[in-house]
Amino acid sequence: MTATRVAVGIVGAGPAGLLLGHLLQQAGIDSVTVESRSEQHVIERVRAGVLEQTTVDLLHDCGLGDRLARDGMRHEGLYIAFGGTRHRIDLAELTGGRAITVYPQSEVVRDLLAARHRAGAHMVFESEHVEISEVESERPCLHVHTGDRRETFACDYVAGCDGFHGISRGSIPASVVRTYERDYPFAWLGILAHAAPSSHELVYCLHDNGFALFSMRSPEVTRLYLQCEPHETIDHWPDERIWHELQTRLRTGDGWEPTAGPIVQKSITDMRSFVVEPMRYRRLFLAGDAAHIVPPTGAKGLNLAIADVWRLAGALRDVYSTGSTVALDAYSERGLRRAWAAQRFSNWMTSTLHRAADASPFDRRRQRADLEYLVSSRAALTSLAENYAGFPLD
Ligand code: RFL
Ligand code: PHB
Repeated sequence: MTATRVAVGIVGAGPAGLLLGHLLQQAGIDSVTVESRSEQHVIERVRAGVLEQTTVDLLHDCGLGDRLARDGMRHEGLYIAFGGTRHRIDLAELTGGRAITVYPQSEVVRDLLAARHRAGAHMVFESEHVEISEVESERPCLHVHTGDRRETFACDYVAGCDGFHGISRGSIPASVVRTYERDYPFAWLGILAHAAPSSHELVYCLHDNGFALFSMRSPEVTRLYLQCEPHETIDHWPDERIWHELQTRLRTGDGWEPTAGPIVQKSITDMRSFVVEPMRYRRLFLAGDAAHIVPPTGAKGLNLAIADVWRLAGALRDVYSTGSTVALDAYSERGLRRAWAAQRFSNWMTSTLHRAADASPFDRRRQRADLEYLVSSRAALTSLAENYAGFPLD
């Protein structure tokens, strides 16, 4: 079978793969994107909701800002609640005007797919089998089986944007990578509810029963999470139990609580930290969740994925326009610096706001002292705010 020549083969059409294809196309670099799931599935996956300032600016700069400007909800603050009190953290005031925007990942993906279709992008969905070969050579190949169709793409570069469970990372010889990993002793049960959000801003809460998070998707839809046991199944959680637990944990002394409504989606996600080093092997580059996973408490995963592909697209633009590989050679090191900063912050948010089953009375009092220090110190609040709103792209 003859191979089709392409500059960049992209594995995965999540936010990382789609944005990479878009940025490359804007730089005049051709690519093919292969995705194992259907286009509908990719759009409908319920995931992230919080975009850093940097991500919002980038989406605007690359022509993806129309719906984001109209429907995105800019939040200049958030609440941390414990001991029955909500404490507002003024992100914008603490960071010189930086803020977050609540805009669902599914809408980011919808905007990206629309842009990719408008540009006539070459995308292959529902690929049953995807394989990368010749990783040692100057021309790595992507092999794709879709129904009874088999195609091979001979690429200058391959971008592994296929998430944590994808095949790209495993295409790198095990002897040249090192992985760092941590599983947390709890999971998140997340729901979408048809209920008007009862707070304009997010509420992260630590209660004796565990963590809870109040977020939103639109003026009509609330997004809520609560800490549960790892590996629990959703049948243990009938709707009444979910609402009882959410309201018990989130209710504050001033009478605030989330408004209940019909639950339209619910799922449980285990929590993990994971980093692979380096993020590159020869002409194969890993980006997004394929290279690193953070627990969702810091709202960093999607934002990191976007920062990775921005850096990768810029480096490839240099290669094709000037022949310089300086930025490409720095891709992994710069990405890992940002990834580890996000790991540190996400791990801190997670351990400060969750209750481990084996926490001793000492651990609980220390955790409470941590939160009391946080809300009483401008230095501590500024540290949280600059990390949460996100650092500029380097
Ligand atoms: P994705 O989104 O997993 O996309 C990878 C794509 O690759 C496809 N794929 C393959 N394609 C071809 N061949 C194969 N062999 C393949 N194997 C897999 C998959 O089908 C998929 O389409 O990775 P990407 O693009 O790196 O994006 C990462 C983000 O999706 C992820 O980091 C965030 O969702 C994490 N996250 C959050 N991030 C934030 O920045 N802010 C948040 O508020 C936030 N909240 C969350 C989150 C993740 C959550 N869950 C469910 C893990 C909340 C939750 C509950
Ligand atoms: C969400 O709205 O889905 C969300 C918000 C904040 C997080 C994680 C998820 O830390």
